[in-house]
Amino acid sequence: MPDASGRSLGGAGPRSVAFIGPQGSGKSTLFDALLSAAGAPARRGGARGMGTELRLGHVDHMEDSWALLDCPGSVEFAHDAAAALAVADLAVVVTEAAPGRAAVLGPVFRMLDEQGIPAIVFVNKIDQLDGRVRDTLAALQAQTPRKLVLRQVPIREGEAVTGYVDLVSERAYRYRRGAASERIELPAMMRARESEARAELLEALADHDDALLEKVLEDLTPAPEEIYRPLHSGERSGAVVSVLLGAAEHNNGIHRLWKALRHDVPEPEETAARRGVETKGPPLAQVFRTLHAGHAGRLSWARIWRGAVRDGMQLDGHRIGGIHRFPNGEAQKVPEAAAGEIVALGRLEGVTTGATLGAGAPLAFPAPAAPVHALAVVLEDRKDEVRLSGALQRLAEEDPALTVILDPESGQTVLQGQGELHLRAALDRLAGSSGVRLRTVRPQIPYRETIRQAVTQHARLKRQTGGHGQFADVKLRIEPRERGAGFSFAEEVVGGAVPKRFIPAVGEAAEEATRKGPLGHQVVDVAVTLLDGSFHSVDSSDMAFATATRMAMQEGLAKGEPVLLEPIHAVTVQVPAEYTPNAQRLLTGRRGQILGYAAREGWEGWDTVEALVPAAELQEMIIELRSQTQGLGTYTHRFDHLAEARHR
Ligand SMILES: Nc1nc2c(ncn2[C@@H]2O[C@H](COP(=O)(O)OP(=O)(O)OP(=O)(O)O)[C@@H](O)[C@H]2O)c(=O)[nH]1
Ligand SMILES: [Mg+2]
Repeated sequence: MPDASGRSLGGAGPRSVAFIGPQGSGKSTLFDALLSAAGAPARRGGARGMGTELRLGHVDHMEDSWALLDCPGSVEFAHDAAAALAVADLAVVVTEAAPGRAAVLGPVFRMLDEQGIPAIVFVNKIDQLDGRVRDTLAALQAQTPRKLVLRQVPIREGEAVTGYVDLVSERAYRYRRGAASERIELPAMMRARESEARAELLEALADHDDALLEKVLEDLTPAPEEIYRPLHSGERSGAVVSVLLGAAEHNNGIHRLWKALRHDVPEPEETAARRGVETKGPPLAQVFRTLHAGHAGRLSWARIWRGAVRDGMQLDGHRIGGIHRFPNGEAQKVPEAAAGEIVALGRLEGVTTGATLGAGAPLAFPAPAAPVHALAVVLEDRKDEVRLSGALQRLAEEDPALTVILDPESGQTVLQGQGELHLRAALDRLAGSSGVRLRTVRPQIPYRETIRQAVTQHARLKRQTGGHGQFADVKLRIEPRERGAGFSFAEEVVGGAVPKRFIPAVGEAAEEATRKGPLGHQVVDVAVTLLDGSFHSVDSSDMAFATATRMAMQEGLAKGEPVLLEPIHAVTVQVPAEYTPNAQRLLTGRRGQILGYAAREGWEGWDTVEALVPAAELQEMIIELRSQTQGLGTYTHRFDHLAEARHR
């Protein structure tokens, strides 16, 4: 019986698969190939650029309903991939066949482990493989504690991979461009390789299944079900990862992958249980992406973990204003969505990305990494100010990895995020949706200044305006204090030379005068002492003493050998150990002082390098760090202290 969304209600619920993996490995190509193999209308073809946002595609394939999530591969959009994983039943890790790039899979596998997601590896671009698949497998295996099991071996004619042998069914297939593979006789020369690879597969699985272990030990041939059972349970528990081969670009391996998905992807209820969702109860949904889509307004992509939702109903106090599916890249309105579905819910104002809607404790959602790059935005037209602040607020709502701050000191609006591309993509979206024209500049560094030399400064205010005059006379000592000690004020006036009632005004004015010193920055770490002065019984006032104090401060600070102080940050860089020397060189080149390095806790083969680096040198450092570490290096930082700037 078909339900309201036209899906037939068979055994399986609507399932969800996320495609993750390094940039350019072919995720989007594979996503499109899978959709079109399942009969979805062809997508806009042609050149595919670097992915900068999640794509969602719905398709029905052999009685089952699927939501596929194509994640961008760039590390700058890792938070989008993590968000997709939070709602996926299984991840397909798409990787290139060349073993040299395996290191970039480390953080990808880690993301799976952090959220406990079952996975399949799809070794793509098999048409470009010039080494051996087992070398690729070994390189990948070094990146994950999960046992990788090869389910296919390639058949070669000369250098080219022309087909594969399925190691469970022991059937051989020849690839055909743009069409399903054809079954062929197992080539005689493949026999030895095939039985070796199959033995490895069985041995790996026998570790998890006593019945299979017995068969293997007794040299009996297990039935396919006896192989699939431990394979599927191992995949679901995260102990085992199947490795499939193909070439998305040529539609090779697509049907085999679909078949694996049909059999291997857990049911939504199973995933819900893994996520800690109670099976019984009112509807429960989790938002994993928010975007503002023109006339459709705000859309919250959500997975329905429990119950069914209808358009117009209240969910956790929010009225659902439209439910959309994406059967061919275009939004299609549907009246309701069943448990397990991923849909875009309309107009859930105030609901943030990651939010759980419905009764019960909020479900876990991955937190984005700390920002590593910042840009300040400048309006081309000041009239756009109000529009800009609204647009920035929407942007920050859409993307939890992005922070917008108004720096009270510089007055700059600063965008912080995961890298240049991430921020540019966000600003492009902003320009597109709001029409506000912007340019970007480097955020200002909060420099400070102080003095090196103690000075004693005298100032006298004497003014006659009409009948009533102004008079105040002060003598101040201004001295440098220890770094970090701040501002202090004291008085050593004897014999009432400055009456007590005027002294607070002197203190306040002295402090106020430190807001902008002779170098144009806030003056810190100075001690001001009122030593002496004189007053007039009629013409002296708080205001007169404040003015005289400001005069003394201005002159005195300029004479005290003013010096610029720059913020120094404590920086922790994380890199694969082979790149540790590069990271150290990079930090030193940026006036950094290396404090030491050590093995990164819990990250086999990675190091942590600690250093003190001037804030000015951190600007754009992530670009260089990534370019020197295959994109793998990351860092965190926090303000540590101010230091005299020698190099400016
Ligand atoms: N030779 C070969 N090239 C492929 C194959 N699959 C994809 N490509 C090419 O690899 C490039 C990247 O493909 P995409 O599908 O955009 O890669 P992606 O993983 O989505 O990239 P991001 O979204 O930026 O992470 C494109 O030029 C594709 O044409 C394949 O099987 N063989
Ligand atoms: Mg892509």
